Amino acid sequence: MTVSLKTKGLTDIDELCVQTIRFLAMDGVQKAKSGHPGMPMGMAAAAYTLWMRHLRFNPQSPKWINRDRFVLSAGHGSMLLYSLLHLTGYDLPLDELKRFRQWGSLTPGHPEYGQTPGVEVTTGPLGQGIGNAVGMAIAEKYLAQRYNKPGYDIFDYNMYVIAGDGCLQEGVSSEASSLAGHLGLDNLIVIYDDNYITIDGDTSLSFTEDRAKRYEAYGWHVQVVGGNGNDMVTFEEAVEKAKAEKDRPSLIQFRSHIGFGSPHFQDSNTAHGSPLGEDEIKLIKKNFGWDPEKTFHVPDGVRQHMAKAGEEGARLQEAYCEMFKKYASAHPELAQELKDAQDKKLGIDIDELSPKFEAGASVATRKASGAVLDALMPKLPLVLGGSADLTPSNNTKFKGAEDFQKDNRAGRYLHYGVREHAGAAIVICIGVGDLIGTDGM
Ligand SMILES: Cc1ncc(C[n+]2csc(CCOP(=O)(O)OP(=O)(O)O)c2C)c(N)n1
Ligand SMILES: [Mg+2]
Repeated sequence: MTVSLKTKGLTDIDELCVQTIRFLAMDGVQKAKSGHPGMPMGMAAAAYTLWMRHLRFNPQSPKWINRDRFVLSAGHGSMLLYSLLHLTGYDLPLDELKRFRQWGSLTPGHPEYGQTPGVEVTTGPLGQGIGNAVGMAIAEKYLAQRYNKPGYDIFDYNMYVIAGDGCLQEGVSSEASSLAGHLGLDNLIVIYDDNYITIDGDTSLSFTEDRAKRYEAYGWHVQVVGGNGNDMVTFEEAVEKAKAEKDRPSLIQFRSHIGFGSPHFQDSNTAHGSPLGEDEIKLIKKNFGWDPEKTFHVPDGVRQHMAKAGEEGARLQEAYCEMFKKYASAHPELAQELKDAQDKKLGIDIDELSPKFEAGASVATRKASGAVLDALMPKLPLVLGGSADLTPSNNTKFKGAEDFQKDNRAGRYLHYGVREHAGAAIVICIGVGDLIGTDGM
């Protein structure tokens, strides 16, 4: 299929930035002799638009507590994320992009939490990122109800996810999406890279249900964006509507073309997971009007332009810090509680509070666990718990626990339903990326 190389709704400098993202991804994979160029090429325009016009972040303070969270559930497309991080000004030098997939580099084959600044969670196992983002979304809802006060929006960030066909095929995302719909997590926006290709070939081989209807049935707000991955006007409208939605999580089903711009490999599974080859890369660059001989090239003006999103984020963070100072004098206990959590201060003596069991005593572990939870949980307002439908059997519902539901964000007890896989992905990210290690207040 031939698709126009022009992107609707982008200026010339935007277009140049998008091409830079694509070519860095292609060059990175080519140099490493392995990796996944196709997805970054198809999703570059949408990811760029999301990062530049919607995502709230500050590259100088990657852990700012009220930043938006971006999760690349389709972790194999990691060069898309690394290109964005580099070009927007995170501490990820170009040399690291040249060391893609090399031992000890900051650019592992799939994004790894704690390894690369700006990577919110380790992804790669498909579908898992959606579950992780559901966990982050639950945490944000809980934190917002606990700390926000009139005039003080201490927490109002969104979770943005890019997920592929594989993510939507995996059971874990179905479990997590079902729960997210039930809980009405309107702070979660999933962009589904609907490119009709997985490793084996066309999705007609194994994936033919109506994804939009499936997500509607989960209780999501669903929008389908056509335009071959290149209509940023419609895409932006969809993002705006998703942000404005105040009831349901959002799915934006975004039609794109894997390997976009490659004369021989666009729309083919060959573009999924192997280098395109030097000749093909040269041809693509030539078609876009670039010098085919230049690799890892960042044209003049691209970094300066892409730094603007982070500069805006830095201004927002500054204003946030000012607000937080006032908040700290108006609500000193809550502010202190938050700071203690950031510093990993528990504020209780676990040994003293815990019930004691005689060595060798015969107590069922679930009973002992229940007694410990009863003793500790009432004193730990920032710990959430739950069960995958085994509450009465496993004694997980601690004394005084309220359910976390759509109409009660103050609840600290989650009914995961019989969804253990999603439960694991969710619980990891109720913790990771939300409070511990955050800064910028
Ligand atoms: C849980 C899991 N199973 C299998 C894989 C291996 N794998 C990586 S990408 C991929 C195909 C994904 O297709 P899609 O999400 O459509 O990505 P695209 O080809 O469009 O980039 C597979 C099977 C994986 N990463 N995780
Ligand atoms: Mg695909």
